[in-house]
Amino acid sequence: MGEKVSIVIPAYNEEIAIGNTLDLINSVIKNIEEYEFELIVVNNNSKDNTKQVAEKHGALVLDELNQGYGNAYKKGMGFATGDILITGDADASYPFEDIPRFLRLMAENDFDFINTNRFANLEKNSMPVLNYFGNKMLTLMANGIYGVNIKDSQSGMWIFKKEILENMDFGIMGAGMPFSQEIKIYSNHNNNKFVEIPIKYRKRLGEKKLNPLKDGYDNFINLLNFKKKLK
Ligand SMILES: Nc1nc2c(ncn2[C@@H]2O[C@H](COP(=O)(O)OP(=O)(O)OP(=O)(O)O)[C@@H](O)[C@H]2O)c(=O)[nH]1
Ligand SMILES: [Mg+2]
Repeated sequence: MGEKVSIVIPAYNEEIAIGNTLDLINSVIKNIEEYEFELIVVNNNSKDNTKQVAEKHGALVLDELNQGYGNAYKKGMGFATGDILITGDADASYPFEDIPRFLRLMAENDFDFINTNRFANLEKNSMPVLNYFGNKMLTLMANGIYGVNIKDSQSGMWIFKKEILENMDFGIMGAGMPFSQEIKIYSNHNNNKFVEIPIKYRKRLGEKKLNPLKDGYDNFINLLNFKKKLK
């Protein structure tokens, strides 16, 4: 058995989708012998049966009581014991079937951080028009403000070495959705070996949680403020 991989998934009221998401992951990792896996779901005050469904599907479920996508990730990443972390939503939208490809890329190239680009292959209706333009705008602004070259700053699927977290200060990172752009900006800022690869993005199962206007605005303000906090 070689390196250990932690798969970390934030979940808020995802009882409809979490079982499907974990089924896909389990069906893929059971055929990978070279790595040891740890499957972590961070339950964020779900009012439905997200926790029970996740446990039934073999995940270790952590509870994060502070609401928010960023808070959920901080908890999960702090707990994860893998050498490599893989993330994604609990809504069956991200292609966890690509885990073997991700691990091969990490092993062959010694990347520190792989971001995934959903725009490369969007399934029909997977990203509403407003979200599409918001995601494009936020990505362009991140590139302009931080001098980076990212294609999808809002993608929620990342593959990275756990050790890069040592040089990130969770204290300056957001409690909510902006965590997604921050971790990519931070990784570039720290001169990590950063790449982006195309993925297929599916229409989510279950109810939408994202509020494109509010979350878009929060992300925009965060882009302006995060720069002052970065050392
Ligand atoms: N919105 C939201 N999501 C959370 C929270 N905590 C954890 N999550 C999870 O974070 C992931 C991302 O949220 P999503 O609602 O899928 O956001 P999105 O992918 O940008 O948008 P859609 O999938 O199109 O609705 C999901 O797995 C959520 O269940 C929270 O407090 N708010
Ligand atoms: Mg989602």
